Amino acid sequence: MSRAELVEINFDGVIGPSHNYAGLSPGNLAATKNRGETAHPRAAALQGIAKMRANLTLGLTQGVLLPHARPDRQWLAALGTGYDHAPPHTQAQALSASSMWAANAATVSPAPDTLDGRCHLSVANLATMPHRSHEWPETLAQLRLAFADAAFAVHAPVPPPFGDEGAANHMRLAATHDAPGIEIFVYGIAGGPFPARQHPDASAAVARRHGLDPARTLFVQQSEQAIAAGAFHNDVVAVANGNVLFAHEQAFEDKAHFYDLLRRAMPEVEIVEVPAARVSLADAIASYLFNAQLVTLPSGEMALILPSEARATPSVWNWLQEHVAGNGPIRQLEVVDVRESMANGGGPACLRLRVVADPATIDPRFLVDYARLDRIAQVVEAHWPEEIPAGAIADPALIARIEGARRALFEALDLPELSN
Ligand code: SUG
Repeated sequence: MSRAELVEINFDGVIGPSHNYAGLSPGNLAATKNRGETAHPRAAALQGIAKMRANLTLGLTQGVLLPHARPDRQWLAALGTGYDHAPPHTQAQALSASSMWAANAATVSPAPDTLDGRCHLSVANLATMPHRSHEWPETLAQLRLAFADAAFAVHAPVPPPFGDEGAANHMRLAATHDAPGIEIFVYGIAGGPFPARQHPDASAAVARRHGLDPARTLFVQQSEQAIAAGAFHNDVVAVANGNVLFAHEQAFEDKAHFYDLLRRAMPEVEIVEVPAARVSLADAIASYLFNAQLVTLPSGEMALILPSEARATPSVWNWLQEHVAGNGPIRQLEVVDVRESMANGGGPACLRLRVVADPATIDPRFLVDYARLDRIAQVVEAHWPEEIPAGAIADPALIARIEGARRALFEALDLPELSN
């Protein structure tokens, strides 16, 4: 396979029919604040689909990962219960639609970076949060199906207790997507009152398993201040694409050392730092400025795909307008509405997993064009619950509807039942 065929593909998690606001993630300020609000799964999924359509219109290659079987009956059985008899917090943990945040599905090292020339994917164990700790078996099943070709190596998760949150704590810089890159693993040690979710030993294990070149691999500590301010994942305070690192001034614990190592490993790197004096950490996190998709368009220019909350935050929008008006590397701003996901602390970048690969090597059922997105939207319109109020998750009729909705989607996409 010639490297010219490698492109970046964004795999978005289709937002599942059980999307609700149970406030399950301490340290995730949006999710905690919106606990008990009424969620709108149908609108949420349609927002995600509209974002994917907009990406296609920008000329990007788009894929999907599918909602997991929820409630997770296998997980409940392992806990010695069925859904109906489980305590309310266990019901909420079994029902969460959190697999929508595909950035947490896996860490991906594209073929040009690895020793054996294959694209390596390590499924994340998400061990820190109970409601996310049982995502990995179905994620693994989906990835094994989508990336069954010999061009890929799909790894089971790093064993707990070494928490791994996948691509949300990983960045890649490369002159072009198909060139060897610098891979940056961002781990957490402390987060004030909140858990640091990415264990440094998990990052090191993933890098070893992927066969990365130590000279082109950096391990960097996320700042305690950022985690304490609600940046529970690095991708809430930094994002990389091509030769550009776009980060908040307070994203990293020892910024000077990290930038120094990075400039030595990649002299052409362009670091675009947003000073705290212009955009506070609080504004960056509330608006999800950095949880944007920084993408290279077919024209070669870079665009930033931002949540509408970024446009509504004056400090953020002013900084962005100045950057685009000046000579900065980000040339275009694209605003998307993913409000339902945002209210659970997941922005545009959380919803997607980036894989650099030849699309011809991927199971076509996981790739989408407009027609396939229309088909997904039809199933969502017909089957996804319009709303899930806080108290509704014990209702057996709602649960039956959620399970039927996912089944209808799998049938429409010609996918086999993967679990439960
Ligand atoms: O793990 N929210 C997710 C949001 C994940 C965002 N992902 C990235 N930044 N890449 C989380 O905190 C809330 C679900 C609830 O409370 O029901 C939640 O899991």
